[in-house]
Amino acid sequence: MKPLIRLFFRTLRLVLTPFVLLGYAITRPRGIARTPEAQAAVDARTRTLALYHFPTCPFCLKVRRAMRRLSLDIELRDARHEGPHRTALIAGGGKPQVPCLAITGEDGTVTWLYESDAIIAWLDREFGAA
Ligand SMILES: N[C@@H](CCC(=O)N[C@@H](CS)C(=O)NCC(=O)O)C(=O)O
Repeated sequence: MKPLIRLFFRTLRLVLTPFVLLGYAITRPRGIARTPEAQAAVDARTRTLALYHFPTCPFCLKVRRAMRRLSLDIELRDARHEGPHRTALIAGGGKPQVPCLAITGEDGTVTWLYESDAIIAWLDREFGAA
């Protein structure tokens, strides 16, 4: 991409960011309520998860909204810039696309789940109301 076009999109993103985040804050769903014991059990399971994301990516917002709806405390890893999170995402998942849910199994192997709809379906299956 030409530098001028890149600068244009970067500026546009900077201008839009507060509005996107404000929209998310205003419209975010209320989380489901669990007993303290049930929430503690869910929290223990979500400790094995991490969401690679960009703060204002609409697909990431969709996943973060689902996390909120399901009252899931999942570690967020910002993969926008060069750094350890972006490096880990590319090395593990194979591409810098977000959102990507890293799921660490009991044996330590990590499954890299891409695509917002697939991530939300997985979260609903694992943590949705029975
Ligand atoms: N179909 C994907 C689209 C994800 C997507 O386009 N993400 C963008 C950010 S909004 C991205 O990761 N772009 C960087 C890249 O693909 O290298 C989904 O629903 O998750």
